[in-house]
Amino acid sequence: MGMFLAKLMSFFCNQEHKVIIVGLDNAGKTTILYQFLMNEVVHTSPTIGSNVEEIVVKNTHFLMWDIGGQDMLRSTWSTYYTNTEFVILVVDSTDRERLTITKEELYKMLAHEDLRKAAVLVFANKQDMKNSMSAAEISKFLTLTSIKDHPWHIQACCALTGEGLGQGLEWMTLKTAAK
Ligand code: G3D
Ligand code: MG
Repeated sequence: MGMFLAKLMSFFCNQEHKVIIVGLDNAGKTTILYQFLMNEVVHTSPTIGSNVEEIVVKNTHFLMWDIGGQDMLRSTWSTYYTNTEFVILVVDSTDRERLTITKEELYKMLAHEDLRKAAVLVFANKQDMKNSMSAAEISKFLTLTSIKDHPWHIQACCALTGEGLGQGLEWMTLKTAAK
């Protein structure tokens, strides 16, 4: 689906909950989106610009924007924020060095006016790798408990097998019901 069409659709169908999938490059964003779509692992290529897909979970429609995470693209994230209800932040749990950058990006997003009402789901991805940090470690590093002005949730997952992704989506559907 083209970007223009997707925008048009989200404009006219207020049933759709807009979701943006963010995170540094190589975190696993595209793999997660395709897992949502077809429950199978597909070959992914670095996202250039954005992909948009509709995901339906228990009659709840999510319009998910997979936004590129490379250095140069990060400054464009804010152009996607309008009407966003959920931010899915994907973390490569093995990438200790860049967790500081992820933290900076997270708090920049939370401070953004257009994301005032957004709920945040953090996926601690790549749990299959033996050197990965646990969700608890990542939560502590990102000081998630200090976030009082946005609903948030952290979920350990493995995008390759799909493990944990369902629980993340479940939390999101519960949040839309609570709204
Ligand atoms: P991005 O869209 O955030 O940039 P991708 O990330 O979805 O393109 O994934 C980047 C690489 O990480 C891919 O490997 C992908 O297969 C791998 N990956 C994603 N999720 C997991 C996971 O849970 N576990 C492991 N072990 N690998 C994962 P390639 O080799 O294709 O670059
Ligand atoms: Mg990608």
